[in-house]
Amino acid sequence: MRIDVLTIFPEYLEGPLGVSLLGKAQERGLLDVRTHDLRAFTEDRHKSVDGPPYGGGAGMVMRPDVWTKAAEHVWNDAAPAGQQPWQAGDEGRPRTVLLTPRGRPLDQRLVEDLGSEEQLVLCCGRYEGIDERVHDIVATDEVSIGDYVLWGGEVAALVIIEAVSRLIPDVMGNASSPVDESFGEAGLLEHPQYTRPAEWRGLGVPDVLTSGDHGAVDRWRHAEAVRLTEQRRPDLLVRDVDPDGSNAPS
Ligand code: JD8
Repeated sequence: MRIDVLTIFPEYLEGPLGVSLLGKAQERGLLDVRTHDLRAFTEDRHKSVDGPPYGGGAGMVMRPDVWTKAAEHVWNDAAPAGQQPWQAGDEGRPRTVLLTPRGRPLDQRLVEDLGSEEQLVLCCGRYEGIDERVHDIVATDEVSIGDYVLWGGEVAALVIIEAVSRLIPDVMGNASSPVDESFGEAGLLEHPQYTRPAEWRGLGVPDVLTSGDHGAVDRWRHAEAVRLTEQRRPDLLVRDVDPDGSNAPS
């Protein structure tokens, strides 16, 4: 999978992208994340990426020409030779996600959908946001990572990269597979976990976990997962509310 990130702060992303399993996945060729500095797609000598809002108001808005040129560059850089060059507005252009508070709230269902793409382009705005025409003809998707306000889309892009990279076969180093974790097939929160020492500050470990009875361990973990989910996130237990299943856990 190839992911191109468009941002005025590529260095903000480069540290995290090189660390841990995300860094290893790239070294192993399982994932190819490229950051691009939007200023490289400006034409004026001041490298302007923004302008004052038409109609007035506070702050600055990011320019549609710069965003369109950046997106067309990464679409066509990834396209197989001989393919007609992609242009903004073309049907079938690569999946291009604009991170914005007005976007579709990210959940594991959307992560799985985005993770099935050959190429993903992540557009990280700053300032007051991006000219509406970029939403219209560059983006194919608008995504939000939650109901709080950030300075820009970079952290949201990192969240998407972490979440989709976990679904790439062979990225997870150990035997643990994503399917039996929180929001996987079961659609439950994870059960509590314990490790050594067996007693810590007067607190022990549930006897069942040291009993050696694997069946009993599995039943305890499932019951604890249900209990925690009912207590903390009852919304996760609601299934098939919408006719299209959009509220059903995957
Ligand atoms: C991109 C600019 C800040 C947003 C005026 C100043 C996502 N879940 C999320 N929260 N916030 C963002 C987000 C915020 C952004 C930009 C993403 C670009 N801002 C703007 C509009 C109102 N402020 C986000 N994904």
